[in-house]
Amino acid sequence: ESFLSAVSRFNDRAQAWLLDPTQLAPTYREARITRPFPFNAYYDIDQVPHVDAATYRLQLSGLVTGKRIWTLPELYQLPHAEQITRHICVEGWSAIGRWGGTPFGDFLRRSGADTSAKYVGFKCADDYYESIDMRSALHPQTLLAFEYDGERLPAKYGFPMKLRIPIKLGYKNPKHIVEIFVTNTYPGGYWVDQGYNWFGGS
Ligand SMILES: Nc1nc2c(c(=O)[nH]1)N[C@H]1C(S)=C(S)[C@@H](COP(=O)(O)O)O[C@H]1N2
Ligand SMILES: [Mo]
Repeated sequence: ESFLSAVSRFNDRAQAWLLDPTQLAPTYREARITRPFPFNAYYDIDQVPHVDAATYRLQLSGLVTGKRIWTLPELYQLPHAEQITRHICVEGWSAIGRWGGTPFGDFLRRSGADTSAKYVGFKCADDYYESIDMRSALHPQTLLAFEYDGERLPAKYGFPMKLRIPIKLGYKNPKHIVEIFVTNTYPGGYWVDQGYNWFGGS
């Protein structure tokens, strides 16, 4: 068991090192979107958290020097990008969807994040949590997504925001994000701490 997790951690480092920031995940035409797009979480759809838009605040913490508290109207004014990409879940399904939001690397730089730090971690409105390597956080296709298919992200897909990172597997795409932190201390993740590979490239 500890041998296997050591191999998996070695594999994480190799994948992070091999990651080419100019290598893009495939994008698709609108006709290829999977409808309806599947819902998935560690609970059933009737347990999806309902976050109140008016009182919601995104909190940034750790190695950041800029603005740490963001309201939704403030976030919605950030530069906008949209992409149609394939979400791949380790449970054996994949689906093509369209997400819109702000490029995450730009958001980190704008927030004065230390982009030489190792990790970006996420805490969610359910008990989910995740973390990614900084190079993947800065990848040009990584989005802080507020929209699904041109509409406000519905609760089931992660309102008010999810990380859409098409170079990684589904479980590395946290929904219902309430806090983002920058750190050099390995933060793990909900499934990762139960044995899934941390890097989780797709
Ligand atoms: N907060 C939160 N984010 C989460 C999960 C979760 O249970 N809670 N599940 C992950 C997994 S395993 C998958 S496959 C995707 C599913 O996203 P979808 O509902 O948009 O298809 O969300 C990911 N992010
Ligand atoms: Mo998943």
